[in-house]
Parts: sequence; C-alpha cells; structure tokens
Amino acid sequence: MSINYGEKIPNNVDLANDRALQRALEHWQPRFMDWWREMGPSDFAGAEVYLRTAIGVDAEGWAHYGTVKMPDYRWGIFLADPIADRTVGFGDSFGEPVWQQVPGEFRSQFRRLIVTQGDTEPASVEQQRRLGHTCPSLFDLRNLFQINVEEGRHLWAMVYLLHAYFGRDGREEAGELLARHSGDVDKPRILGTFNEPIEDWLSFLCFTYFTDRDGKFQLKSLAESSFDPLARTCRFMLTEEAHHMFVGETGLGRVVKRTLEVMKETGSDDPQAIRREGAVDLPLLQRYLNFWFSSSLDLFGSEVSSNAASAFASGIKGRPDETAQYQDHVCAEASFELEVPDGRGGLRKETVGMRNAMNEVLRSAYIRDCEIGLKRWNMQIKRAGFGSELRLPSSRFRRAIGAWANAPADPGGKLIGRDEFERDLAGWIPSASDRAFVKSLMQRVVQPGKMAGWIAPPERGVNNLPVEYAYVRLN
Ligand code: BYC
Repeated sequence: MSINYGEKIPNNVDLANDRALQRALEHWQPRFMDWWREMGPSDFAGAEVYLRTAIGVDAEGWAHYGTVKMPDYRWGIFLADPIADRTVGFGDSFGEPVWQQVPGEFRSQFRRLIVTQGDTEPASVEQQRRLGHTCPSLFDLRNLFQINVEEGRHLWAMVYLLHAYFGRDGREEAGELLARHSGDVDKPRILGTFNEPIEDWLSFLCFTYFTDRDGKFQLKSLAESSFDPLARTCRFMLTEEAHHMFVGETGLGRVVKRTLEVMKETGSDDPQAIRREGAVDLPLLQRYLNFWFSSSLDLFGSEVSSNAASAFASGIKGRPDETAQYQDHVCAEASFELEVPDGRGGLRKETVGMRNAMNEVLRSAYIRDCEIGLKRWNMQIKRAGFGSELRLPSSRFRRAIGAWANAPADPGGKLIGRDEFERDLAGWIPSASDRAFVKSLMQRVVQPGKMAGWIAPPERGVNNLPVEYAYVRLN
C-alpha cells in the first residue's frame, strides 16, 4: 500500500479507516512535537536540511530527498509490505500461520519488548541534541539531523504498535516514552547506554558504530517475530538503520585517516605530538572504542536469560536472519557452553539450553559484525606504514549486566585483582583530560565543503551531490 501524505499522519496502514486509532494518534502527535521542540536538536528549528524522507516502502519510495525544516518533517507510520502466507519461523509454534493480533498470553512480554525498543529511539535524539553546535562540517551536520528525524520516526513506529494493539496500557506506555529522558535522575531511559551523555562527535561516531549496530541486531530479531505487524515495522526500520551505522563506520574511518595524515606529517605517533596538531591520537580513539563497545555489549542482556528463552519458545523474538543463518529453528534440545567467573577469581564452564543462551548468541554475532570496521581501520593504519592496531576489548571487560557484571577483567579478558582493576580502569577508558581534549577539538565548521581539522573529508557526498554542497542552510 502506498503512503498517503494527504493525511495529518502519513501512513500506509489505512489509518483513515480506523477513526478511534487515528484520533488517539492525532492526540499523541502534538505531544511528540512538544517533545521534539524541547528535547530534539536544540536551536536548529529554522535550519533547512537536505533530508531523506520515505514516500513509499519499496525500493523507489523509501529514499526521497529534499530540503526540509526539521519540525516540518513528515513523521509517519510505515510498515514493509506483508509476505503472503508467512509462517512462524522459530520456537514451539514453528510452521503455524503468523499472528495479526497479539495472543493474550504473550501480551505483557510483547509490550515490554516494544516499550524497550521504543524507549531507545527518543533517548538517542536526547543524547545527541547539542551536537549541532559543534559540527565538523555541514555534511556531518546533515547526517546527524537525518539520524535524529529517523529515530523520531522509529519512535512513531513503536507508538503505532502500542496504540493499535495494546489498548489503554499501550496508550499509557506511549505517553511514558515521552516522559522518561536520557540521563534523568528520576525518570531515566530504560537501558544503560541510552543514559550516557554524548557531548562530542567522537562519542557520537562510536555510538552510531556500536550502539546503532545493536539496533540492527535487535531489529533483525524482532523482524523475525510471529507478530506480523511488529515484524513488518522492524523490516522497514532496518532500511533506515543502515545509514546510521554507515555514519559511524565511515566517520571513524575518516578520524583514523586524518590521524594517519598527521602521524605522517609529524613523523611521530607520540600522542602529544598528534594532539598538538589538533588530531585524535590512536590510543585516545582506543579508549573511546573500549567505552562504547563495552557499554553496548550490555544491551544484549544477560548471557543466561529465561526472558530470552521464553521469547524464543513463544515465537516472540527470533535470531537475526533466522531462516538463512540457522538449521535448527526449534532449539529444544540444543545446548550452549559458556565460560563465567566462578566468584573466586577463576573461571567455570557452564552448559545451558540454547534457548536460554539466545542473548549470548546475538551478542556473539554482533561482536563479529563489529570486527569488520576494526579490520578496515587497521588496514588503513598498516597501509600508512604504522605498526599499531585498534582492538575490540574482550566481552568480559567493564560489563554491568550478566555473568560478567562487575568482574575485574582487563581489556584482554584476563581476570585480575580488584585493586589492580580499579587502579587501571581509568587508563582503559577516556579520562577527564581525554574528554577535555576532545571537547577542545569540537569547533563548529559550517562553510560548505570545509572540514574540522580532526576528521578527513568523506569520499563522497549525499545522493550524488558534491561534498561541497550546502547540506544545511542555517537561517
Ligand atoms: N541496561 O533477562 P535479561 C536501538 C534489564 S538499540 C539496563 O538479562 P532480556 C537504537 C532487562 O530489561 C536496540 N537494563 O535480558 C540504537 C530486564 O529488566 P526487567 C534496542 C538492562 O530481557 C541507537 C533485566 O535487565 N532494542 O534500537 O533477555 C539509536 C533482565 O534482563 C540492560 C532492544 O533492546 C541494560 N543494558 O533482554 C537508537 C530490543 N540489559 O524487564 C536506537 C528489545 C538488560 O526485568 N529489548 N536489562 O525490568 C530486548 O529484547 C530485551 O529487553 C533486552 C534484554 C535484549 C534489552
């Protein structure tokens, strides 16, 4: 079904034929706009931004470019087209027809997952709200705003599901999604990473590389759900998500490129020499990677989780690319082996049912995906003739959730004494002086085509336009 832009809320879910739902969502809409004005990109309401807006969910329609003021962006409700005769792809109901309504017995579990997913979207907009003031270029500013409006739309996607399928509870939860705020002492966002401040662009690039990638894995798992409207919503969200990770991957690649140029110019890899030239030294980048990767690993939940087991058994949440990637879609007999701390400074092997290990299965696939960028950046470093390497820290390092929570493991994954860990941790993640230095680099550059000195220009512009294009007109 094509998207009807004549309506107050653009949608392809035939909203006009469900007056009660339409009214409820039209009631939520001004509250969303108030939230956007208060918590969205600060001071850029008048800026004209070259943005992509979906005008259809197919290959031709999903990426339509034009210049828009962000408050005029048409946030709407778009589901990917249904797949005819789709059947449950995993768990105890494997092979049965998928559900168009939420089965009563799974209602609270679905609501919890949809609320958790929905909560991350506005959280990220809140975290990034002040970055516009220190953008390294108009190209980057435009990408930030593209991500922000799309996270706003992803919130709409979850709010639609809550309103359409969860009655009064769903409407209340939709209200709460605008009431919790990132970092708020009394009403924080649900998941840890979404309460971490993002005050500089290096953090933003790490967040889009690591945390948006968790988004990819979680959305892919929910895209397998037997609740078909959720699966279709997530499938469409994934088309938009790819750009967010692209911003992280290419952005960090551009930081590495600029650093290598400075290393060549100065003939040194001494961090102080690099910093004097206004670039990010590689050990500093490593500490940022350590911080954001370890925080994002927690987003997969506990290694052993009865929530994850029942979500899989019931057909609520599958594994990414369930059909293509796995042979056994029921996993009733299979087991999974884990290594966990034994509480006495050593390790213990534990064998658990595969269903209970689904969070760990996802986290392992996520780690493999994260390695790809690291390989690419290390190749850049090697080609430039330098010997250093960037590394992902071990999944045991600095965890706050699950079997490794608060375990004193170093970035290599070795268990060390607690005193030693506490002493050395400060050197493994960004220090106050690292953050102050990065902050000092964050000078706003808004002349078309110009770049801040700490990041190399992108290889190409947006939608075949040149890098020099005025992607944002600041009025
Ligand atoms: N911080 O059995 P457990 C995205 C809670 S990112 C704080 O271990 P379960 C995006 C958990 O909620 C993708 N709390 O885990 C990216 C539970 O609490 P309750 C977001 C945490 O349930 C960038 C308790 O610990 N989508 O889209 O198997 C920009 C025990 O849970 C954390 C989703 O996450 C944490 N890190 O799995 C914009 C998908 N981790 O309920 C957007 C939906 C766990 O007992 N969520 N807890 O009070 C889920 O699938 C699951 O809720 C989780 C946890 C994977 C998060």
